[in-house]
Amino acid sequence: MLNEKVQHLWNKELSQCSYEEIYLAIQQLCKEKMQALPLVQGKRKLYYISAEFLIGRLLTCNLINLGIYQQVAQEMEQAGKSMALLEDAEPEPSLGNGGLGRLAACFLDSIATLQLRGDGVGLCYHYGLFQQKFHDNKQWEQPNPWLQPNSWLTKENITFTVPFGKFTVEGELYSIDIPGCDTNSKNRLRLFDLKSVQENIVQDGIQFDKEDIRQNLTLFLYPDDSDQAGRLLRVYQQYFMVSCAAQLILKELEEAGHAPTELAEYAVVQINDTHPSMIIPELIRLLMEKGVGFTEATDIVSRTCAYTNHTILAEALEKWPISSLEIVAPRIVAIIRELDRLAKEAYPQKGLGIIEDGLVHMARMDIHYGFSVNGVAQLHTEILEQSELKNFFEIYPEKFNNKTNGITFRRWITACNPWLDEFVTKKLGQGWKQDANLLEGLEKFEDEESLSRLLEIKQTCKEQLAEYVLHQQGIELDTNSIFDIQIKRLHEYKRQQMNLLYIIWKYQQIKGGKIPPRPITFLFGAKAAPAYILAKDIIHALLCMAKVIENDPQVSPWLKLVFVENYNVTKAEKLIPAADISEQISLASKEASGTGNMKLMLNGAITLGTLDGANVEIAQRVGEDNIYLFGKKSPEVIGLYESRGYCSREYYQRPEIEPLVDFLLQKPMLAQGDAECLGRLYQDLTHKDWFMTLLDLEEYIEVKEKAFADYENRTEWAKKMLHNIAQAGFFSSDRTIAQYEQDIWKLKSI
Ligand code: 26Q
Repeated sequence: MLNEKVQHLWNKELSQCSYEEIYLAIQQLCKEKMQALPLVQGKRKLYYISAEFLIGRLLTCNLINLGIYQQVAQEMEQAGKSMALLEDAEPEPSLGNGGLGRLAACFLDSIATLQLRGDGVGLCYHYGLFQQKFHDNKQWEQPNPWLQPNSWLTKENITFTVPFGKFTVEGELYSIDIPGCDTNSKNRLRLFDLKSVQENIVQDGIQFDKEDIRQNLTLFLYPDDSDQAGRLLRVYQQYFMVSCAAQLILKELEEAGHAPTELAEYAVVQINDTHPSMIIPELIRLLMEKGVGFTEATDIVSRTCAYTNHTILAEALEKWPISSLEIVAPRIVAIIRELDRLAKEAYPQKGLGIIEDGLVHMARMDIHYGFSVNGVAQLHTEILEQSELKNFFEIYPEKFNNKTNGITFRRWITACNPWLDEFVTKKLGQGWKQDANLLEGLEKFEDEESLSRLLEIKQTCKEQLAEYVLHQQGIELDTNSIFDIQIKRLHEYKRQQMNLLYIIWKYQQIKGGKIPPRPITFLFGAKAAPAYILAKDIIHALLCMAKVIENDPQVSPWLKLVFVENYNVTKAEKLIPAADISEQISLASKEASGTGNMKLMLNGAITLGTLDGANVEIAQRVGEDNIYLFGKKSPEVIGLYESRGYCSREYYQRPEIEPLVDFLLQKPMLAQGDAECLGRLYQDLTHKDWFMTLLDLEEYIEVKEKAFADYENRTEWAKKMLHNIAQAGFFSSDRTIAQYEQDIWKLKSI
């Protein structure tokens, strides 16, 4: 198959081709196969609208889903070519930033595999999220030109006009085919691009004229919103996205022969966080243009739209000044005002209106005018119901529901950890690939041979990662050391700084002569938002600490801190299989769910975490012997915020904590770093510490020490790994999507 393809394309033998040539040949092969697949059919269609789709490289997963991976791998082997080098020829699409975007990508895979009729809809950012470079122990941002002439995108012949206040622009539609796994059918990811976009207006890193909307609109994901022009650009992006999406939905409805008034019977719109919320007034506006009255249009749209909340942080719930909307999208302002008036008429209590103090509260619009509101883990949904959105839960209890997140096992075990996939399949047969709950069948394989094979697989993955890190960053990893991994966006609430304080503690212990039984490698991967100063300070402190350790011959044989540059899906696929310990240490109540925690568990890492997000459900499943829990629980934390009872200074003054925080400003650190950045972090920890790092620090150190000690009993540790893998089935996104279908979308049952 592949041999013929390259012969035809490049007129030479596979063995003579470069990896770029082979990659292009396989991409074409897949694209042809996918083009030939029929679309999933069904009466009702889902539109999953999202500002992010963090899809990762597509080659391996497409080959798997199309059922031709083995055949291609065999041909490659016969030609003496490596699959790993082939994969590296693909640039990673840069269409997302973190959990919410990666979740959307896992969902697309599961929706197609469960043969539900549903497309993703979003934007085609030319440079997407910035590329991260380290220099002077700091993060620098570069554009990420991932879009190449040959890509997975197919240009459609569909254009929509988007009317802004003072001018209009054209949106052009591109599609990426999403094949189901062994289904012989596909859905699509629909991405809109700005016709008049100009890549060449970007200079000097990621700087560009933020006011030149006609040329900049689809250049970057989340342009820096620390100033007014940046914020306005975000509103432009969002309205552009939803207007194109709404026009597409109504066009498809009409082409299927249905009336605009039948929208809710034939379409369902899932709003992924508040970024696409303006689709509600936009759909109402377009229905009214087609002659539907306001009241009926509002009723139809309310039966079509459902909202997913991904955050408890108040600052992340979007609120836009109505004055900004008047500039960007004046045609929906009157509609929003009327929706607000009706909401206030029905529910005059304070805090329920859509417009308050001149700000449009997007989440409130979603709740009043959508039929479903869901959180993304049990605890998260409970907190929404009981505190954050309590007033709304009281008036609309029937709208609230939980959908605990999940991950696609096709990418997060089959593609990224073939050794573990093979191990599981040998024990259980192929069935677990259809029904992930069957993984529980692994529980009984506690025999010596199975356990030692599990340890061997972990070792293989660690060696593979070591090779990669050496090649990428020139850093050597000791594969005999414990790999302790924290990979996620950089945010204070995720508390990478607490991990840093542990490392400082360990460093001081070793300096004091307390040598650990085995070396430890701490791996981090994280990008900080370009305008998030404290997050960048934390990166800086970690990079400085890495150097401090490296330069200290007394400590460096025992500790290593590696910050993987430009963390992305590709790097996650290498890091996750190699992890021994999964750091999930957010301040309880702040992490909506987390999904990295699930990927790491599935790959046999043991969680060290707080009872936050989906960690709670992980703990319920694996039991206390197979997870390391610490820290204050969410009711206590919520209580501390309410009573303003947390004072970081009191914790700082404890003799166990003071030397750790003080170390930030001592000679070894200052010799590596920037006193201003380190000083700012020190000041924050000692005077503010909004996410209560010091509150949980001592217990964190204690429990982490216990985990490292337990690691030395290799058989017992392997059992913990086995139980984690066996209990991971619940976190398959196939389960999550089946629940969305059953409770919200009802694509098949209507
Ligand atoms: C908002 C306003 C202005 C600028 C940016 C934003 C913004 C951008 C991105 C707000 C939020 C996001 C992304 C949020 C996100 O990724 N949330 C994560 O979603 C995951 C999937 O549900 C959860 O597992 C994580 O717990 C949650 O943090």
